[in-house]
Amino acid sequence: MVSMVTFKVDGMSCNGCSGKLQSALSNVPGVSSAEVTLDPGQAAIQYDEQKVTPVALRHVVEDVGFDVIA
Ligand code: 9UX
Repeated sequence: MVSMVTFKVDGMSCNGCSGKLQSALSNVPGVSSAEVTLDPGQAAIQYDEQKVTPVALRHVVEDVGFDVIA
C-alpha cells in the first residue's frame, strides 16, 4: 500500500537545502514522490509501506542535516 507522511522540517535556510533534501528522499527505495518546501519547512512523502517506514524516512532527513519537529 502506498501511504503518505508529512514532516515539519527545521533547519533549512535556502532552496539548496530543500532541493538536496527532496533529492535524498526521492532516491530512497520505496519512495514514489517527495515534495519539500522551504517556507513552510515541510516534506510530503508518498511511500510504499512494505519497503520503507516513516521512522526510516525521518532518519534520512536527519542524515541530510535537518530536524523533524512535532
Ligand atoms: Mo543553502 Mo542549505 O547555501 O544545506 S544549501 S544553506
